[in-house]
Amino acid sequence: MARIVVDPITRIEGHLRIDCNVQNGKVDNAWSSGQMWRGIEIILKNRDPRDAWIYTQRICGVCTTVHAVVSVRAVENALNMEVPLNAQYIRNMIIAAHGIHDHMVHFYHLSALDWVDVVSALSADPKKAASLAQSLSDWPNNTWQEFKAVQDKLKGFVASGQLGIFANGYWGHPAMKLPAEVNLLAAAHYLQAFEYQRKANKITTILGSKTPHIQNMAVGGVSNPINPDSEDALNFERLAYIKAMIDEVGSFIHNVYLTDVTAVAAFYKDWLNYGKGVVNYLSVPEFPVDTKGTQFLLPGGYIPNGNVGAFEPIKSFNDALFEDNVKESIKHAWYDGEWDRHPYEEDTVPKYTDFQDDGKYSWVKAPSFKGKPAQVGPLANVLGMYAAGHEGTQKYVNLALSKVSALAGEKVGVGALHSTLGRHAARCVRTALLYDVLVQNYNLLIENMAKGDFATFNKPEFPSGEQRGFGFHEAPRGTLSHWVVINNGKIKNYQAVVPSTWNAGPRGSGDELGPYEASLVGNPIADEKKPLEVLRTIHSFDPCLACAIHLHDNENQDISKVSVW
Ligand code: NFE
Ligand code: MG
Repeated sequence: MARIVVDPITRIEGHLRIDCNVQNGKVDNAWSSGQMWRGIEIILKNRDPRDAWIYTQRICGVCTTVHAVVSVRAVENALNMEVPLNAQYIRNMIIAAHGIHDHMVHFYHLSALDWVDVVSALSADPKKAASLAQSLSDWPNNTWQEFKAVQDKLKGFVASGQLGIFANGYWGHPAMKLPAEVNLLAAAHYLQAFEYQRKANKITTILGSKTPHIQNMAVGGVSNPINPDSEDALNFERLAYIKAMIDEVGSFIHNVYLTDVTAVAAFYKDWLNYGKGVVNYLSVPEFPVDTKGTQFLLPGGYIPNGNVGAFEPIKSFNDALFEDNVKESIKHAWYDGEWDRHPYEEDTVPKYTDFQDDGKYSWVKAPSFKGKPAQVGPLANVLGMYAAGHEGTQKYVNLALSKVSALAGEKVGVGALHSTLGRHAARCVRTALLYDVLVQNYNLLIENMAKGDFATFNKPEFPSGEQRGFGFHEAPRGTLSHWVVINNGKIKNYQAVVPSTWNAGPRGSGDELGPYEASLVGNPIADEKKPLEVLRTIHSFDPCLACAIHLHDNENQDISKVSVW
């Protein structure tokens, strides 16, 4: 038996340590440990609830918008407020554009190098790579000249001894299986993706005034002034500029991202069998298109035990199914006590011990839904929408599966989604849906402005006494919720239950493995000194530990350590 410790996991946000016991070339037990603690929930006590979104947004600079959006939703819910339509549409466009940027960065820049061997791309034939690429998609940049230019760039890095962003990878690892030409194609798209994620992010910047960390949120709406007659406000000219970027980003999603994910899935079809883990899936509806949060463009809900037929929808911003069934356990987390509590009743009192395999070993709390751990994220979201019969989801899932099946030469069904590569495929399907939602909300905003409605804000009023509220949001890494208790206009308690908390959580009150942990069990490990397979599965969740533990570093942490004993 070998114990593999990867600490920290890189190409994620924050400090995550993963421990695995390996027996006969396979993982047979695992621990996920958040190695940082932040305390944003404590900082919020006694503050004005209208300011909470500014603080909570500093939880993370990756999912930068999400803690702003969900925070105002929680306070609006506590006050029973409605939000003007324009504000919903502007928020929706920001959420969709940010999600598209985030998913593209995840696939290309944070996880593709687990599958793509950049060094192998040096020996590819650019003409063969181009003819393969052109057989898969009609993306205009799939030319041999482009591939040759990328290869020359890579050769330049190697010749100068400066591999830069490609310096540390498991190049030549036995689990790397792509032909040299596919590696070259993917390396080219890796570089192109920088440009397109930037365009998506620019949409967020224009509407949110800044990113990371948008500035236009408000309890009751958004602070964007709409005025077709002013150059200093949101007007049709600015919106036309945004539309041009929406179109360019859409072309990259459909012609490049979707094609590349399906090609990787076909070449690595084994990885449609690994990485399943926890199959209780939780997602929430997103993109409200009414003032109250009762109608949504994309559905969400709970799937117990992988049974899509038992899907339970979550229908509104007041849904009791969601409000009543979320809890967090600290039995295995570095907080004082052993409780399992509803967020309104939680406290956050840090109490560090050492790493105890059977005791406390993480700063991440362990959330549960209906008493069980649940997986969240694009896979949970896509399976939920599929279960709800959402047409667009079925269209893109079927399209992706048919492309994988054609390339793999065998039928690949929906069941394959419960896997490491299934998470990438689902993220890509979700990106295509986010693009459609972005276009829809752009059109809704234009139509509403054309009717002469320029309202973006309803003023919040805080009654005396106590109010409780929750807000949820389907963030890039999955279901995010904020829970607030307000007393006489000040925050009495504030809890964030975050996507990476759900997935990176340690064992809960029933000692069941959390989603990262469970997904690693059964993964093959070809070389214990180079645990690439662990990275593949963990990266497929797109971890964000800044979010999951919402402080900063303990003293003297190693910058990089991979050890085996
Ligand atoms: Ni920091 Fe986040 C997202 C949130 S956490 S990236 O998406 O909320 O998982
Ligand atoms: Mg929390």
